[in-house]
Amino acid sequence: MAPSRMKVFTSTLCTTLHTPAFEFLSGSETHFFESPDRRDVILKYLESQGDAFEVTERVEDFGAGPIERVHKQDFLDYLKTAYEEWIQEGGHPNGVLPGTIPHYKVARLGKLKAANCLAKSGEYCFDMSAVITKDTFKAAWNAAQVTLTAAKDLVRAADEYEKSVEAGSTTRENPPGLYALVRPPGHHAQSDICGGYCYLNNLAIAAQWLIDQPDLKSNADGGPKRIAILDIDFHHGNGTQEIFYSVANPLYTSLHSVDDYPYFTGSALEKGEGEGLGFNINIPLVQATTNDDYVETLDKLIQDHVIPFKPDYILVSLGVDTYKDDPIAGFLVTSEGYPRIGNSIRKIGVPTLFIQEGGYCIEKLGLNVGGILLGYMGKTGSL
Ligand code: Q9C
Ligand code: ZN
Repeated sequence: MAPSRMKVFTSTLCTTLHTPAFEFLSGSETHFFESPDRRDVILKYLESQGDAFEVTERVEDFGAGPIERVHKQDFLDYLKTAYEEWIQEGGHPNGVLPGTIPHYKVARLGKLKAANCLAKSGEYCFDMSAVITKDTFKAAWNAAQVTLTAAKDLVRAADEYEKSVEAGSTTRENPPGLYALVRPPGHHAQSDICGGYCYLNNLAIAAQWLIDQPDLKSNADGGPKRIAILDIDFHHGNGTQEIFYSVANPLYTSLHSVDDYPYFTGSALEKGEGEGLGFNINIPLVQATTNDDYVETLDKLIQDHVIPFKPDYILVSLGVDTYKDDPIAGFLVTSEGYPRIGNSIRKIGVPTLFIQEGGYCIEKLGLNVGGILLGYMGKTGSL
């Protein structure tokens, strides 16, 4: 039998350390949509679902190594010291927010050496939604460590699953699932630039760590573990795409909205480069995409690209900003759609780690995230 409870990895630091006061939406100042309450309402919903979930706040310290495999040292140094330097230079205590971003039409003419924090804030951030507050770096670091802790447990769960399949006590239809309930999210963070509420790319750090483990061999070819990324957040994961653009493992796949944030990436023509050519799959969907269209496209993506890749593990960038009432997005997926999405992922039959990204309709956030996870377990939720 596959374990009937899904393990949830989280930490109260995901709620307490990163609480920006505001953001800008279409030119107007508004509350910060990526709010600390998001983690609490998701947790509350999961804990209300009988014994479907097993929550742990155990966080292992993997140190800087796995983070430095994905992010550049100068960027990490910047994130770590930015707030302090900003304050020293007379910046507002609300946090570091870029005023001047080196637009390429300007940068091609000028010098690109950032002399102070005000300049660096533009060099290392691509928009105005990733303010750096006093403890933002600690929060992002903690989220990465929680995700790594979950990734390590994925290895254990997958091994157990393999053994019980061999022993005939379960079938390949019940792969184990785990969930990293973290914030700040990660999929917009590139190797050396933050943005879109994201600072460190939690999923990319976990994926690289799994690939790097010398003792872990792929069931498919005996090489490093093969990882397929399924990015189902409403927005394109420009960060994850950039980090893995020129490698053949992991495979990056994304369903996201066309002509929406982050606007300048996510086209189907971005297919990867060098050894990575063919291992970056973008499927932009029209605004107002519905349950049926979403699930049909997801199933086709899985059949055409994910299964042929022969992954050992699936890592999901779990965003539910695809929800019909999300305040910053535009799809029409309903709460009935999420268990169907989870079920489609279950049918791949491969051990899966879900990692929290976006989703901003706070009233339905728990129900929608829970819907995907319960759907993956072949269960349905209750209110
Ligand atoms: N008109 C994630 O979901 N602002 N990031 C967009 C929309 C930033 C989204 C404005 C949205 C970032 C992880
Ligand atoms: Zn999003």
